[in-house]
Amino acid sequence: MPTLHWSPRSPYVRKAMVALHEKGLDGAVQTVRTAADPMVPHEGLMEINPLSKIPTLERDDAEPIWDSRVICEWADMTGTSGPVLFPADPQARLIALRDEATGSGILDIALTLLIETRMRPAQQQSEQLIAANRRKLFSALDWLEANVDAIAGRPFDVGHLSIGVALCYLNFRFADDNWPASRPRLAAWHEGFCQRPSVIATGFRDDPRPAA
Ligand SMILES: N[C@@H](CCC(=O)N[C@@H](CS)C(=O)NCC(=O)O)C(=O)O
Repeated sequence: MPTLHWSPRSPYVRKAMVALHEKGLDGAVQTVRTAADPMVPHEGLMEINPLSKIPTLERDDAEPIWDSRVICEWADMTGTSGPVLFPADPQARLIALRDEATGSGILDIALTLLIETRMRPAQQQSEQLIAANRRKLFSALDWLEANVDAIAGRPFDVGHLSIGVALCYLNFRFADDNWPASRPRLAAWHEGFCQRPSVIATGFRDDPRPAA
């Protein structure tokens, strides 16, 4: 059975998990709790994925794969039920990939902020880096608010999955910013996203960290 290097804290892992659930593969992949710390390379994980990142998927009969988008695509090509996450039509595929990148980009910004503000000592933090990333985060959220009707108007794909998980992560780690307060249409769309069984089944939680 394929093995997913997993953590309930990781938004990129959650993207992969939501894809597995959407495609009916959640029972077909086992998870192993892996602590990937940006400050401490994981020697065991690097023997599989040289980047020391999760999600990483070990397969029985093929090479390992990593990166949430890649694992979402694996789920899409492996599962025989659920929505088509990566549309075949070239134009639809481009827009799905763009929105997948938008959600991933929001996560990259959020993780940068998390590392800078909560993992690094105060005297090493860069006010400029923090301000620039907060500006980009709010710019992306405002773009989503302006474009949510078009995004919501097409069938569910990997773009929705990525944006939806990114917004869940902001609720989990940056609740004080209260992004929904000034973005009502995006918030309404996200409420619907949160009701998907795949999203309900894969919630974030701060479990005890295992030894690396
Ligand atoms: N682009 C990657 C990002 C994965 C990523 O950064 N995962 C984090 C966990 S949330 C990680 O493994 N961090 C460890 C590190 O950066 O060394 C993806 O989409 O899977």
